[in-house]
Amino acid sequence: MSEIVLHHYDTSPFSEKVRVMLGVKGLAWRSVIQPVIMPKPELIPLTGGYRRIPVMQIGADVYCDSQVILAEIEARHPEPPVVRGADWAVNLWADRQWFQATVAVVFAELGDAVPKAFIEDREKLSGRPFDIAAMKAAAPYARAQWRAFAAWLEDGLAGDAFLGGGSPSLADVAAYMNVWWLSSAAPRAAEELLSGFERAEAWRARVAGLGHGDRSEMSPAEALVVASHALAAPPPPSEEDPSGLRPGDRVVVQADDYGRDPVAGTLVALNRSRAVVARECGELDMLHVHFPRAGYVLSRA
Ligand SMILES: N[C@@H](CCC(=O)N[C@@H](CS)C(=O)NCC(=O)O)C(=O)O
Repeated sequence: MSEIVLHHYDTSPFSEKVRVMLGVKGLAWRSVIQPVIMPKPELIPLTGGYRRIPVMQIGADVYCDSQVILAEIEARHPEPPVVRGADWAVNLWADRQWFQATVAVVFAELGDAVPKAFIEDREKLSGRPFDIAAMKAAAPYARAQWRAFAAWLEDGLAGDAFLGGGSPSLADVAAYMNVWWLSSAAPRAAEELLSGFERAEAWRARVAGLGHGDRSEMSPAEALVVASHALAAPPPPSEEDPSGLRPGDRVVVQADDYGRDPVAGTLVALNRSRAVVARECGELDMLHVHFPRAGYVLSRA
C-alpha cells in the first residue's frame, strides 16, 4: 500500500490537526516540508493550483484541505475510531470561526514583527489587506471571542478526559489546533485567555501527549516521483447532486473562503462529502485530486 505523504510545515495550525490525527491512529507517515509562502513549485504540480497547506498524498491521490484529509485517514484506518456524532460541524467551526479569532489575537500580538513578504503573500491569499493595525484594534473583541470558545472546551471537558468521551475524537483534534497555535505563537495571550480553565489546560497536555505517529522526512522532489509512478485508487461512489453535475463533467473547484485558486479537471466522483477531479498533467500523468464538499464551490468549466 502507498505511504501517507503529508505536505506541510511545522508552524502550520491546520497541519497540526493532521499530525495529531496521525498520532491518535499511531500511523507511520512521510513528511514533506513545503514553503510558508508562494511560490510552491513542488506542490502546485500535484494539486493543479491549490496552494494551501496541508495537502496529503497517497500514491497518485492528492487530498486538499484538512477536512478531506482527516476523512480519508479515518476511512483507510478506522481503528481507533475518531469521528463521532456531529464532529464534522465542530471541525468546521474550529477551522473558521475560532480560527479567525486566533488569527486576530496572534497577529495583534506579533504586530510589527511579522515579515513584509509574509504580509504580502497573505494579502494575495485572502484578496484583502492584511492590516495589523486593524487586527490590533479588533484584538479586545477577538480575545473575548477566543475566551468564550475556550470556555466551551472547559465546559465540554466536565465529565471526561476528551470532548467526545474517554478517548480522543475529531472534536479534540479540531479544537486543539487553535489552542496549540495560540500557545506556540503568542504564549502570553494563551496564558491569559486560558487562565482558570484547568480542565482545558490539562486536556492541552493530554492531546500533546498523543504525539504525531511515526514521522520520517521525504524531499518534495521524491514526492513528485511517487505520484508519477502511482495509479490513482478507485474513486469513492457518486450520488445524484443538487448541482446536476456528474462524473465525466469538466469542472472547476475553488475554496469558498480564501486561497480560492481554481483547480480544473474532469469529475470522477461527487457525493455529499467529497468532489474528486482527475487531472492529466504531463509527467505526472493522471492524478485524482480530492476536495471536501463543505466549504468548496464547484462549477462547470
Ligand atoms: N480549510 C483549509 C485551510 C488551510 C489553511 O488555511 N492553511 C494555512 C496554513 S495553516 C495556509 O494554507 N496558509 C497559506 C499558506 O501556507 O500558503 C484546511 O482545512 O486545510
